[in-house]
Amino acid sequence: MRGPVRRLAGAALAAAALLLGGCAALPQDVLAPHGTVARMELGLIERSLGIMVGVAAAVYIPLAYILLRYRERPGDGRAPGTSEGNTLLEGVWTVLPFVLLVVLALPTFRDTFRLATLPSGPAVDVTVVGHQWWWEFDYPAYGIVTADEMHIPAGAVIDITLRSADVIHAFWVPTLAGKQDAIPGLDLHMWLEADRPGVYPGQCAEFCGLSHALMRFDVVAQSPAAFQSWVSGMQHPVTAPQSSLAAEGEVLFAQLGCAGCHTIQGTSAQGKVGPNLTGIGSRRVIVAGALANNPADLGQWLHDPASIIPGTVMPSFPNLNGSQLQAITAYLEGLRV
Ligand code: HEC
Ligand SMILES: [Cu+2]
Repeated sequence: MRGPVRRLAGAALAAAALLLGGCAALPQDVLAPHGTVARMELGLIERSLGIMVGVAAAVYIPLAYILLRYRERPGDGRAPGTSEGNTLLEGVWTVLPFVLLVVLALPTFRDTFRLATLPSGPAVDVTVVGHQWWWEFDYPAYGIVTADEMHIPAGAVIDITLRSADVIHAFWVPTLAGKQDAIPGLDLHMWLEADRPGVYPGQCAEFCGLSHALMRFDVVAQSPAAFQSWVSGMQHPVTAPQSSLAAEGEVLFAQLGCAGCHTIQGTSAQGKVGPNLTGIGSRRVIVAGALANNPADLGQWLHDPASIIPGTVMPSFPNLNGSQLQAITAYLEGLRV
């Protein structure tokens, strides 16, 4: 193949790979909504996209036809005549855009007000607090606090109050609802609803410092019964060490000052700087979703947190030896709901 042809073929292949890549099942797909709010927002996207495609077709198809039909042919000696001013045409392209904008504006206003108003009926209150670089989830009505995983009952309205502990973050679960900023010193509100039980990944959507890209979380939607049992588990968590190794870990947790930053409900650990570790052994993920919840990953985190989350507030404990790490890990993994 010659140079330009090869380049063209290469570009076509790359474009095809990109397009086909888009066919994979994407967990954060705005076009595949799993709740009322996300569906309403997709409706607006589809409406404006539909109008834009219609306008583009109405302009480009006649344009292409005219370019072909009236192009210069061999032997056309004459210059074309000029024409100026056509009241009918000008009227049409002044009025039509206005009508289209109204068609777009009315449902946008309607949905903006709907989204700003909490639906009537019972709702579950969750206060979501953005921290550099993890999310805290408080359930004031239940007196429980957790991180990384926001548990909600499927099919229920979740009334979210958004706060920030430091800089501006944005709370975004693409399959459930659009973004909303979390701003220091200000309470902002949003609501969402998940149709079915499932795990819906989310992330911070406002640049908030070094590890912004790692500030992820999951919304874990459960059947109402499973959610209730999670709530009562969190209210009465397992805190007693389940082995002598774990008992050593409990002592180390106090000695090393972990309790100064972390709370474990039902123990003397009441620190508020880092995530609440109550029931952490029962979580799917830890460290804002950057690690799976298993002893190896947890050990790696305790050994050198900054290697996982650059810039993290959590200090490293370089002097811990292997068996001490194992003891703390055993203690934390035993904290269950
Ligand atoms: C100076 C405060 C501070 C101290 C002391 C501290 N941590 Fe942390 N810890 C944090 C912060 C902040 C995070 C959140 C890190 C992030 O995601 O960016 C964290 C995260 C964690 C996590 C992951 C929590 C989650 O929700 O996934 C674990 C587990 C943990 N710390 C255990 C410990 C242990 C064990 C000790 C003592 C050896 C300790 N921490 C000492 C501040 C601290
Ligand atoms: Cu952030």
